[in-house]
Amino acid sequence: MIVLNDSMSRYIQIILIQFVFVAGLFAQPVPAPDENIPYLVTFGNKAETSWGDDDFCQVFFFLIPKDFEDPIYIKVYDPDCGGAIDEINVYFNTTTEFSIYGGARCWTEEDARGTEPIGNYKSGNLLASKKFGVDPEYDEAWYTFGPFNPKEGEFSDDFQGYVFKMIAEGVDGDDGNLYQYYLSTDADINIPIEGGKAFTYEYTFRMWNTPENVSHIYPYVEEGTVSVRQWNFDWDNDGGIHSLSVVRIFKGNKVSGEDVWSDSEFSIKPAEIGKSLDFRFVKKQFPAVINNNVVISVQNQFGEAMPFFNIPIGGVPKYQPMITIEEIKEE
Ligand SMILES: [Ca+2]
Ligand SMILES: [Ca+2]
Ligand SMILES: [Ca+2]
Ligand SMILES: [Ca+2]
Repeated sequence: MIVLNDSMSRYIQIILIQFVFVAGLFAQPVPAPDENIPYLVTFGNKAETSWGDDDFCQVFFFLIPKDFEDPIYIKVYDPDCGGAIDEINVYFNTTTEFSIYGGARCWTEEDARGTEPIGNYKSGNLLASKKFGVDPEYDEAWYTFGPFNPKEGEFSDDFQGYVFKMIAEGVDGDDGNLYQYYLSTDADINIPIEGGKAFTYEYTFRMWNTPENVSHIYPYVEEGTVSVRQWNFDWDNDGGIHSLSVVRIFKGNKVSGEDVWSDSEFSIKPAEIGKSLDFRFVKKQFPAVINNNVVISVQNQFGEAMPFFNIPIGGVPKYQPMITIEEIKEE
């Protein structure tokens, strides 16, 4: 039996507290634990959009706090399209290109912050790029981009940090490439960066097959936001999309069927400004919708896409006990 003296047990306590703190606040997988989304998905550009990807392109941004000066790595889990995890269409013939951009305008360029891969969305300096097809070496395994100097990103005064852009594009084929990202300080082990974040303006992802799993995204409501409009594509009528804030649960967002967009709008209350909303994707119980890929974006009253952060700004919104539940009437 090991007997700990006071200072030893205090030391172990501190280590445990630090571990919990690091694991809780700096978790940087994409999708993040709070989102409960199994995988990102990007289809080859010869696929039908009815498989659930509207544009065969996914853009994510990674934010590094300005005081962080060590090299960073952006890692992709299962970048190949074949073997396990991925969605086959007759046979695997899909090529996905992952490209990382930094430097001036990689994020501030307007086209880079839209929801369509058009215009100058590949703005900035191309830092690294790699194409993956069927590749057993990277099936259920990580590929590591980097090291990058954080200062190779674009500096943002608003975020007080450097922004990198990752574009995943299905450049050939018709299958669904499922994958995840991780922003790490180490090439081999996944070690989060204190204060690091990821965000996107249009999220294309795979839902769980199991109805009891609820997925979330957390758009941030900036000062000046009057209303938000939620867009969803190829939802396959898979249950409901509920919006939760500190003051309400808003049920009845319009949901889409096969291969179409649906959208609906609601006004923002003062208490919701400067916080994140929680959009909950609640699957229908029966029959379970399997392999459901969906696209989600949220716009403000000016039609500007709002960013979703993988770690919601201000934390996951917790509603108050006196919450009101609102239903939208069908138009
Ligand atoms: Ca195929
Ligand atoms: Ca795979
Ligand atoms: Ca994959
Ligand atoms: Ca779908």
